[in-house]
Amino acid sequence: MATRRSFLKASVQGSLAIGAVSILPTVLSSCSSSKKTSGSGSVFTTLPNQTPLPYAYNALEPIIDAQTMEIHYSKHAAAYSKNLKEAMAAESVADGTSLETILGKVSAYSAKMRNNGGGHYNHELFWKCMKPNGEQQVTGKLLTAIEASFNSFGNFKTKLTESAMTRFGSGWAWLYLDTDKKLQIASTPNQDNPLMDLSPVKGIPLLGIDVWEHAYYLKYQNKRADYIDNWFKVINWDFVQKRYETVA
Ligand code: MN3
Repeated sequence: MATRRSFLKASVQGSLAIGAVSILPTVLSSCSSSKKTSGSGSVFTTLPNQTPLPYAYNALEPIIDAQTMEIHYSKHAAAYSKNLKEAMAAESVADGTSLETILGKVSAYSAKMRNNGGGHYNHELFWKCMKPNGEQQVTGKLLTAIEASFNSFGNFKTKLTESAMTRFGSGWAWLYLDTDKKLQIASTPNQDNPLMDLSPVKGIPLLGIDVWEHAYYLKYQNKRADYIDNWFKVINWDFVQKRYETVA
């Protein structure tokens, strides 16, 4: 068991490191979080440019209003991408280096790299974790794993909600796969995430909720609990499931 665990640990670390493989930015510029398969497993590749929002600004209404989506994507998230590219240029990070690679050793870079690299990565994932057209149920291997880790889907929802509610100030709550390939829930402050070497919680984020006020304040004001409860109705479980099956 110890051997298997060490092997898994090594292959997760290996997979993250393999994100360093340089890929022409033009090839993947429209394909963030695409899957790359290697001998030791599969990784995701997120690049510094914003990918197009996978739906219209108003597509998630009434749960997330169009104005919030437009400001969030075209102002907040766009600024993270722009500032990340500035930091990469200033700190001589090679073109084509993935965010997964940068975040895995983010302690070696500036606060600007940490805040904007995390900010860009988290939002690229966040848009894909949501979908319009009605509430979807989680099924298949991911549901089995959620039930094994948290007893029931209801209990998972309660724990993720608690994690998002108790994050003081700005941050994110995550469902992530830890380095022992176990599902875990945790929150991180600001734009940190479990890929970061300096994060106390480490692993591969599968699903994340943005609890910065800019994500919900126009519609929900101080009612973070209502935003979180409604957000569960727009989760793109097909996407999260595929992500889980790629790395589990
Ligand atoms: Mn945000």
